[in-house]
Amino acid sequence: MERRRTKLAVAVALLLIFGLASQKCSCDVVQFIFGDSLSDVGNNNYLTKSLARAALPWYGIDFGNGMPNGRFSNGRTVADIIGDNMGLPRPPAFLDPTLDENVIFKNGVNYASGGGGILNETSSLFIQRFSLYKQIELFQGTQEFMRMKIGREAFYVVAMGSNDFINNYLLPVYADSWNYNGDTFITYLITTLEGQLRLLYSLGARKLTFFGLGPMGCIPLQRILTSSGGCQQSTNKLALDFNKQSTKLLSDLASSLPNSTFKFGDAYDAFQDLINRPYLYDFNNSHGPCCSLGKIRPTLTCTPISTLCEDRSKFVFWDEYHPTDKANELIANVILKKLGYNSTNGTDNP
Ligand SMILES: *[C@@H]1O[C@H](CO)[C@@H](O)[C@H](O)[C@H]1NC(C)=O
Ligand SMILES: *[C@@H]1O[C@H](CO)[C@@H](O)[C@H](O)[C@H]1NC(C)=O
Ligand SMILES: *[C@@H]1O[C@H](CO)[C@@H](O)[C@H](O)[C@H]1NC(C)=O
Ligand SMILES: *[C@@H]1O[C@H](CO)[C@@H](O)[C@H](O)[C@H]1NC(C)=O
Ligand SMILES: CC(=O)N[C@H]1CO[C@H](CO)[C@@H](O)[C@@H]1O
Repeated sequence: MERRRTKLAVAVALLLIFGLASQKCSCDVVQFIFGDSLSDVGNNNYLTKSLARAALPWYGIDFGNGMPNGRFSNGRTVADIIGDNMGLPRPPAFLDPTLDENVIFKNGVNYASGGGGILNETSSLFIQRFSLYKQIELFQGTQEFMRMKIGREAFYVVAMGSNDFINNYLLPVYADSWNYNGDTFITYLITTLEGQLRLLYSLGARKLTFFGLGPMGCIPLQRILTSSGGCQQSTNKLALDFNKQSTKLLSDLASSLPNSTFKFGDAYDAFQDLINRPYLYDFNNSHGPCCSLGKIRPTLTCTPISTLCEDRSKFVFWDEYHPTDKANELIANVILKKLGYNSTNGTDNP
């Protein structure tokens, strides 16, 4: 009896190992990405009325042929780098006209949109953008379109929240800024996000990572509002409070939703250290944008008449809001390491 049980245990163990090994083929694992300008790979370039677009030089200068591709950076996004390291294909923008059933089947879809927020009302000044609800609605459409095919293993990435502060709560033209205080606003965001993550689960999402916020009070756009040029500490505190509550939300969901691996990807401290001690990481400037109009600041975007810093690999920030390729790489590596996703290249990890 004892021996049979041992044999059975061995068989189960072998089955498990074999089961995992057979998933090693990264070719059929795809990603569905939901996010804002930090993850947009071109959607807003098709939203022709949007004021948040990376459609002009010098966006994309260090990516592919150097022409603008919709990414709000000189190079790769954090999600690009994380996916590459896991051996996953880069999902194309939802609005890319070449997107068809085969492309979706092989690569997944990226719904991220510059200006997008957890809240529908966020970034209304940009006129056009996909909010997180809208992105989930589009994903639902994709699923109906694909019908038989989705249901395979997929990674879901949700990277949202900074616009809900920078382009909503912190701007007095938005009603949310006078209807809420910091605490009640964060509660409103977390409650909304919970509904959205549960909705994604109900649509089949099991392996999901939510990226937390960075020290958004230190982006050049926020610094220029302080008399000293230092970080806006009150804004950073909002990010930390939001991260704390979303960490709890993700862990609560992971333990209550069957078969789910919901994780929180945090790089706040690492990013703050990069900003505080750039020289340690071989950076030279962590306060100003690499692409700017010189003394005329802030500008909404990097433009063809802006001038570029001498060495883009020495700057933390590319424009007033967004990090450079090099900074994104550092952030992505921290997240990969924390989540245990480093050097796995498409193997069995969650
Ligand atoms: C948010 O927008 C979606 C459509 O994108 C809509 O279905 C939903 O009802 C809206 N929610 C609120 C609270 O306005
Ligand atoms: C969880 O996984 C098991 C085994 O694969 C499956 O039978 C069950 O239906 C799953 N439950 C949910 C809610 O996905
Ligand atoms: C760092 O930047 C300063 C000006 O901001 C410049 O004078 C110096 O040469 C730069 N050093 C390196 C190593 O790039
Ligand atoms: C990757 O993870 C492994 C095991 O957790 C660790 O030993 C290794 O140092 C990590 N590599 C990098 C480049 O972070
Ligand atoms: C750590 C590691 O081996 N990463 C590699 C995973 O695969 C991508 C390309 O498929 C490489 O660029 C990474 O270096």
